[in-house]
Amino acid sequence: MQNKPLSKAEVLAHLKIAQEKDEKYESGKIFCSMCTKPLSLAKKAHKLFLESNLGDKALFLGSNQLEKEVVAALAELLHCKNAVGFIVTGGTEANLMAMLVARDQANKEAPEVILPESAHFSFHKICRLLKLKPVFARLDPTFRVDVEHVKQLITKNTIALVGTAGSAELGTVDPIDKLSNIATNFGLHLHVDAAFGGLVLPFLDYTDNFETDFDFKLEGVQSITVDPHKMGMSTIPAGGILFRSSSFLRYLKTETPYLTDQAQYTFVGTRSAASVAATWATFQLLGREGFQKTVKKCMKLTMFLASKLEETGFEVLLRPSLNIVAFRGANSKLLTDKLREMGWFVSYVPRLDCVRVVIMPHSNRQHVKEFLQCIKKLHKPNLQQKL
Ligand code: 0PR
Repeated sequence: MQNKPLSKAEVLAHLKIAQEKDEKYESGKIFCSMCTKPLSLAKKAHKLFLESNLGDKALFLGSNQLEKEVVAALAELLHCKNAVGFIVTGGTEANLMAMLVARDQANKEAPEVILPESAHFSFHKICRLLKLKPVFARLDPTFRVDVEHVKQLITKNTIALVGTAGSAELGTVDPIDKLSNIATNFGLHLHVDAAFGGLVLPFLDYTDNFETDFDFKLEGVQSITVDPHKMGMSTIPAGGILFRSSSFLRYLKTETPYLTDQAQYTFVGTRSAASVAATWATFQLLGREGFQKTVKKCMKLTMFLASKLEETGFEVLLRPSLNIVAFRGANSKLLTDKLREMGWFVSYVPRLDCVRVVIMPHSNRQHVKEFLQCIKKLHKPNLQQKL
């Protein structure tokens, strides 16, 4: 910290310089992110609650009420009105809470969790932290977890199964219905990581590529991660964790004797209510109809991009289930780098040697067309050789 105070104008000038270095969603060049530009009302709501702390609920009754209402809205959407939960910092914390509950409920000496090979990397962190042994189940040719392999991997130490509804790499939805049957038969906790898909799948047109139920409709599903700061279009940080029943809460409870509130259930103590208010505002402003409209737009663009890439000669790995396109060129890594040089942000997925494009609400048809023009140039036969 410098000795002398700066003027307000100087501070703001410095901040502006930093902010100018940040990429902007509205440029239309960001195709690598699962976050998006929040609605302006969400930003307003966020600012209104900057000082509110969900870590001391007794002081912030209004914020507490908003969190309850957001959780109730998610619970209804995911078909379990009595589900309980919290708005947390993101999918990582949500998945962590689910794994903690599953581990402590099962109470086994050498706990193992069965994950699809495609599980998000947050589970790697979580397994390290909770001392869980990750056991990976292979994928079938459609990149969904192979349920027969899952069954084979169950041992006396297994504490949970995880399925993904909207994988980060491909947007695939595991056969959650089959996992639910296995979990029920073996008495295991099934956690669904719908961090991304949880606010897409409920709004998909049934004529779209809808594969399976993924939520509490399935009796084996005990917990779901669903993140408002991804396709919920809210501000960061807004992850969501829901549990089928309040009986799970005892595994999360920490007593807070000197606070006005007697217990906390989240890892994070002091918690901002700002993104909760932003989520509440977004849900109210859009309603189901608004979400359906946004999801429809994203899916239409996704399909458009996938078909044009195929026409251009790229290999599209699978028909998109959600708003993610994964494709291969002759050298996908180099293609990703070249695109970056030209100002486009896409992801290279080493595990599958492919390029990943996420079509979020900040992308429009014009952006996709410009992206296609650029990528077509890179795919011309002479350049293709270099790639
Ligand atoms: N589960 C799934 C299925 C996810 O896709 C993600 C994040 C998580 C859990 C973890 O969520 P948090 O990052 O909220 O803790 N998926 C994105 C990804 O890996 C995260 C992201 C978002 C990365 C925006 C970059 C970015 O610009 O791609």
